Parts: sequence; C-alpha cells; structure tokens
Amino acid sequence: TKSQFDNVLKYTQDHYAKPNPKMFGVAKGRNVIIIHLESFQQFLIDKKINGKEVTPFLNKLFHSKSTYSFDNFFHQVGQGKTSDAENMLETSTFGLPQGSLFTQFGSDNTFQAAPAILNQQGNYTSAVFHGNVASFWNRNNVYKNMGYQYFFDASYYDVSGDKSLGYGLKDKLLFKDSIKYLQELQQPFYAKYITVTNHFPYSLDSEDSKFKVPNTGSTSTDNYFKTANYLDQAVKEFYAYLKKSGLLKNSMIMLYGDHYGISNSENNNLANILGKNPDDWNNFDNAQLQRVPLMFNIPGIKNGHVSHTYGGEIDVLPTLMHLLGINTKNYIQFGTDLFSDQHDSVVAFRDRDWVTPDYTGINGNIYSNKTGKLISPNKQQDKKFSKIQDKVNNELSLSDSLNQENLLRFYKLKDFTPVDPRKYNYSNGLS
Ligand code: GP9
Ligand code: MN
Repeated sequence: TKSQFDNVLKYTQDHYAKPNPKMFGVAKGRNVIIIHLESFQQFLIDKKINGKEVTPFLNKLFHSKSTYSFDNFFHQVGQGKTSDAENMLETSTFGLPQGSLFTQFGSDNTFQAAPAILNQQGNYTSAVFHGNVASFWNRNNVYKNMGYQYFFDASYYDVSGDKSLGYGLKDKLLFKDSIKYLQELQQPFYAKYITVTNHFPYSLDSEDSKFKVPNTGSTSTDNYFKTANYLDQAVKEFYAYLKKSGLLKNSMIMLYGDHYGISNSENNNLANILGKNPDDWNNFDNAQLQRVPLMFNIPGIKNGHVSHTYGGEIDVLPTLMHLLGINTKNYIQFGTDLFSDQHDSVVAFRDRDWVTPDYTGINGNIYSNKTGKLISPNKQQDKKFSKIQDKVNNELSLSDSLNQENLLRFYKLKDFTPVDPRKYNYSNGLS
C-alpha cells in the first residue's frame, strides 16, 4: 500500500548520507565500466601460493594511486547469489530473504535502477556483456525493467566447443569478442561485464592457466586459485585493449567480487593458507571471509588509496553516483555513500547477521573483531547490540516490503520517467 511506501521513503530519507564534497563529481562525465569478478573474495588480493601472486594484475590495480579501493567491503547476497549482487548494485535495495528477486519479481516490478537514472541524469548509454544465455536469472526481463538498452548475451559470441565452460564463454574470450560491440556504444556509457570462469567447481583446462595450485585437501578449493589467476589475466588483457583504444583515460572502471567462492563448509580448508589453525575455525572466521574487493579505478587521479571503511554491496550505487556528480537524495536507496562522513558502517547480511568495525553479530552471539572471541555483553552493551540488531532487521524488512509489494510503483519523481521495457529488444537478429 501507499502507506507502506511512505514508511520506506521516510527511512531512506532519514538514513541518507550527503556526499563528501572532495569526492563528488571526481569521475563526472566518464564512461563507467563495471567488471563483475565472479566468486572473487578479498583474501585473494596480495595472496601468494608457492611464492607466486595469484592475482598480480588486480593486486597492482588494488594498490594503485589511480584507484579508490576497499578492504572491509562485504558481499550481502542471499540465495540469489550473482543476481542478488546485481540487484544491490543496480538499485541499492536488498535481495529477498529466500530465492532470487530477479526470478521472483524481476519481470513485473517497477525499478528505479542505475541504467535508467544515469541515462536520464547523465545521458548514459547502457549495456551488459555476459557469456551465458540471456534467460539465466531472468536477466532478459529484469534488464529491460532496469532500462538496460543493450544486452550482449551468449548469442552474440561463438561459444562453441572448448570456448565455453560451466556458465558460458570463458572470460578472456568474453572480453576479446565483445570489444567490437563496446566500441560502438555511444559515450558516455555504463557497461557491465559479468565474468563466469571463476565459478564453482573451478575446473579449467590446463592450457588456460598454468598456475600451480596449493594442496588444501579439497580439489575445488585448490582449483579456485587457478581460475582466479585466469580471471586476473583476463582483466589484464581487457585493460590492454582499453588502453590501446583510448577508452581507459575517459572511463571509471569499477571492479567488485559478487560473493564468496569457497562456502562455509569448505572454509576450514583455507585455514592453513590464511595462517590460522583449522581446529579453531569458527563462525566468526566465516563471517570475516565474506569480504570481497571493491575498486573504483579512475585513471588520471593521484590520490587513490585503500580505504578501511566498513560497507557492503548495498552502498555501491550512492557511492558511484556521487563520484559521477549525480545527486541521490530523492531516490529510494538503502545504502550510503562509502566516502560520506555520514556513511552507515553497519553491514547487514541477508540472514540478519551483521558486522561493524568493532563487532560481529551471528545468530544473536556477539564477537569482538579484535580478538575474534565471543563476548558476554554487560547490560549496557546488551542495549547497544540489540539496537544494531533492530536496525539490521528493520532495514531488511523495509527493503523486503518495497520489493515484495512492488512499492516503487507509487513513487512518482518529477525528474524520473518510468522505464518502458517494451522499448528494448536484445535479440541479435540471427536467432
Ligand atoms: C550465470 C552466472 C552465475 O550467468 O552469473 O551465477 P551464480 O551461480 O554465481 O549466481
Ligand atoms: Mn556469482
């Protein structure tokens, strides 16, 4: 109902964090290229196996003077996995408590998503490049409702034989074979690359990566390092093209890991590699491993650095829009700008667990981040922690009411024209 919507609007308006004036518009007018690093966890950054960096190119990018990077950034996906990550990044609303918002509501819901907003506020052209079939996660319908103008799915590439693996075209080929489409896009563009090769069960032909894997006791965990190395090299090759074509210098490249690659039940296999005792592995360690990288690479800037701010995928859209110099005040967004001094650093996981800079809450148990040990709160702390838990529950349930009841249909903004999905046709004309 309209009154449910008013509750959501009040929450997001009260929760709004104003932009940091030093960062607002830093990337104004640039193309935006999003590189979705499939299943890529933060612990891979700077990790060496047998003395060799797993992801040397991404490590360089992460520490570059032209990149704003985050090392306390968490994925917040639920069962919708990739699609939940996409939803959070495009809309700054959470995925659903069960299932995938893309598949459950993506065909019919009203969206006020990044592609449409950037088109209307900054004249951006929008496109997605992905080597899987368009119907996976219902993307073909969702993207139209988000206002994506182009979707170059598997039908646009030669995906035959050993060019594909698991969920589609191998990443190096996705980057290489999509360039002919990317360079035709009217600028400025907002273009998203969804990689697939670094996906469970991490099987890759040996000619695709020679990386020497560790011996963790789990074959899929071992091979995760090999496919991550392949992804790193794929991004490196893509950068070489961006540089050669001249696109690099007038673009902002945002890279992020969508969710964990190693599941909690396998995490103890990582303990030795992470310098921990596998016998002491606990829920706290699992929660800390939900970190994924986030980087805004803006070639030409000189003050890039690694920020230790706590945040998650819900915070990306306001951060990105502010970097582009676009106001977010009027939109329904549950996240807050990571650069704002009003940023909210309580990170809500989809199952209502949470992390703050000092504490981690799991199933109602509180851990100290400093010691990694369970603490027994005193009365005063108890109040503090139940306040955090209430806040987390509240924001998740408001986001759920918004999405489950399609409340955005009630939101008429004077500078936002509703998306008409019938305007878009993603067919390549051949099939
Ligand atoms: C498939 C890919 C994988 O197209 O995005 O999705 P995931 O299994 O990670 O949710
Ligand atoms: Mn994924």
